Amino acid sequence: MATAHTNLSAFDPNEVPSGKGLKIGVVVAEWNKQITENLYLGAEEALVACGVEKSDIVRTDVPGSFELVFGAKLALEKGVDAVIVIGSVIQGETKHFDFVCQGVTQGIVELNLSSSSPVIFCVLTDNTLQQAIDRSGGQHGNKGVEAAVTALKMVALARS
Ligand code: DLZ
Repeated sequence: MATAHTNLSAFDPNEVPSGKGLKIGVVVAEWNKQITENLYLGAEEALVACGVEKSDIVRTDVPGSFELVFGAKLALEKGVDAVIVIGSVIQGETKHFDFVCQGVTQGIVELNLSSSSPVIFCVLTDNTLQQAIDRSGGQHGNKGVEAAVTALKMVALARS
């Protein structure tokens, strides 16, 4: 893709809609934990930099990326302003990768169509562990940061 050699994670908090007073749900998959934890830390840091109180970041852990949809549904039912789902699916020897990616993607699409609060997709779908490392605080930035910025932009859009 066009982003292959680009770090898209740099942002200026002054140019992002304020997160002051917002409650943000973050659902984190435990599979490939070293990756998803770094994505979470990136998202948390960016949300706080944009004015979200740490105590208003409501984290839920789920076993794998396939469970992110159900976790997001529960977070929406609790009445958050936006949800970020964080996962890392890495290609293995079987077709499991395809089914997990398809299931979580379609599930998040459906939640977005039925909810008035946005659900932001922060699921890495990589061929190798190195690609995931590069995108979770490595040479291509941290997609958790980008998801946090996206969440605040989508909340502002929903309120405009
Ligand atoms: C089973 C499985 C496999 C093989 N790989 C991953 C992965 O790379 N990333 C991930 O988040 N989850 C994986 N899972 C677990 C599934 O997402 C799910 O938790 C199980 O199929 C149980 O529903």
